[in-house]
Amino acid sequence: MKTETKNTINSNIMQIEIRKGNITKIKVDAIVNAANSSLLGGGGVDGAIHRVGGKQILEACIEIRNRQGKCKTGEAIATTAGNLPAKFVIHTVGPIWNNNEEKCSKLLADCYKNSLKLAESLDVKTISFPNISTGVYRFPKELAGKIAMDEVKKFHSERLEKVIFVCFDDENEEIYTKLLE
Ligand code: AR6
Repeated sequence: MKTETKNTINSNIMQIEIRKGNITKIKVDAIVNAANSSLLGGGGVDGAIHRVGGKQILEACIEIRNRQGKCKTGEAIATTAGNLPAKFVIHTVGPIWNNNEEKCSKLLADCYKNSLKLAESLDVKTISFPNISTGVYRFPKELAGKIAMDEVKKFHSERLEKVIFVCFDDENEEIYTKLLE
């Protein structure tokens, strides 16, 4: 799938960009993965990242799991990016939507915040996010987009230069484009 730049704005020193396409094809320092708490891979964007990145990513996830247990919802861990065009994959676990809007929203905000903090500690300059939880975890897309954009805009960074929201479906692309306007 061709990946194209849709729109950009500058937030602090950070540029925010929206792209439509496959996150595994975009070159950045860190790619964020919408993982599950097992860290052992799955479908959707998680499946694509492990498939393209190769077994090094799974091996690194298993090592982290053996050391510190499962990854809790809202938390983030970093591994090698294997064969992906990146230095790191940051795996975060989004909430499964269950109509508890307040709790789910906080956990989704934590995913973005903790991923950005971890990226900052790894000296990452460019980072890409998928639309976490909006696939099989069924988080309402509009609300998820608003939370994602708010967290990125309020994150004060000394190092991050660019955040790319990679939208896979038309609906998310429309939502993010509107949010950026
Ligand atoms: N590039 C960018 N975005 C993608 C790609 C891709 N290659 N593939 C899918 N998306 P989902 P979740 C979008 O279901 O809802 C996994 O099995 C997709 O259109 O991947 O957080 C994990 O192991 C959607 O907008 O993640 C967990 O068990 C967004 O990525 C569970 O799914 C997220 O969809 C996590 O569910």
